[in-house]
Amino acid sequence: MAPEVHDHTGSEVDGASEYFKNNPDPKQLSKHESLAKEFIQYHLETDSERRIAIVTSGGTTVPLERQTVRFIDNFSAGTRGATSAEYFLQAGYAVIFLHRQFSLLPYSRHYSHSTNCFLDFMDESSDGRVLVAEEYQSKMRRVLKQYQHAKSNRLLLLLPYTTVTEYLFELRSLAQLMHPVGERALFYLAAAVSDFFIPLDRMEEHKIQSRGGGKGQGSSTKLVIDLDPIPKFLKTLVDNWAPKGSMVVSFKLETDPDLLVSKAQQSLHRYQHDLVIGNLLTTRKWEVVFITRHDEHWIRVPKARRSKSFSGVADMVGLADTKREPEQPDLEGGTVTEGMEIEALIIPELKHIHDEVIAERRSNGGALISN
Ligand code: 9Z3
Repeated sequence: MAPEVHDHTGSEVDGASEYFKNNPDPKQLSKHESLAKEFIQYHLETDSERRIAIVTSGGTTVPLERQTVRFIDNFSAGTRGATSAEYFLQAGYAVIFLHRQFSLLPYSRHYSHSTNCFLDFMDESSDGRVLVAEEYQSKMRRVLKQYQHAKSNRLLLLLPYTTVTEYLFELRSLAQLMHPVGERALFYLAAAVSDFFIPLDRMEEHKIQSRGGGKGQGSSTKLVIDLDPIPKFLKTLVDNWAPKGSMVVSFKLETDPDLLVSKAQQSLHRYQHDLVIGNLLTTRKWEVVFITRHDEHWIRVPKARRSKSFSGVADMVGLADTKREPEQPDLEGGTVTEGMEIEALIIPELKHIHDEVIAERRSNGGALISN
């Protein structure tokens, strides 16, 4: 069962609470809660300074039927989340990775899915043994060592979800379980979460039929889908679920460069959390913007380190920058050297901000450590 969520006056909270009342607990929830509880407890006991990041990753589905054949989904493969999780681990965080089932995972992402099929990294030796091909040895050894380090030190917990409802239940439970971690808790909300859903009482039980009446007779009919907005869970997370003093970082995704900064600022203003990281669909692998109360700060992979991307549009880099700052000159001289992941820049910067947030919240008194 999910822990009960109350606001400061003790009553259950607004649209979000209605949502949780009207939807059943996901089947996996209590198992995931036990795993998360154990994970958090282990780190509280073994290292009193250990920070724990909840990293959310991948898309969410919106089922159209209770016995789900069809669902609405989105583009996210979970690259941002899986890559970020690796850099959080490198920065000394323990990570709870709340991810869309079958989306990319930390470490294995280097060798999975169609773009990086693991078989392409392998060879057969003259005596018939299967080996990692010579040219991939050093990278694979590096990835393997990092993976084994995370695993043997119990630093990474993988929790899968599929639907938007499962995602919200899981996030609520995790936030509650993180209370003893206080200001060392960091929420990094990179999952691409649907803004709409079909309430259970309006959802068909069985597969929606393409021909009227379900008898295979008649002509095809239009399918009109009527979706409700998902309640603003970020507000509830910040105000009620997350431990007091914890740091909450959300992502804002836009496609229109003219909207990105203002939408990200709006989100920060509305939810009053610590940081919004804005990104455009077409440039997200090369640039992001950090929006804080006082600042718009762009982080960009240097031109010479930008790897190619199928979906990316290089000419759009810089278009959403409201200050229109000129690009940093390339030290390497403009030829594409080894690609750099933008998360290698995002996470160290975030850790630095988290250092400051912790110092400030500690100096404001221990009362903030847990609510
Ligand atoms: C993001 O903006 C992520 O960076 C991406 C990562 C989903 C673009 P990929 O998985 O993509 O690496 O392919 N995530 C948050 C998107 C989102 O739904 N934000 C909500 C909004 O924009 C706020 S919680 O309203």
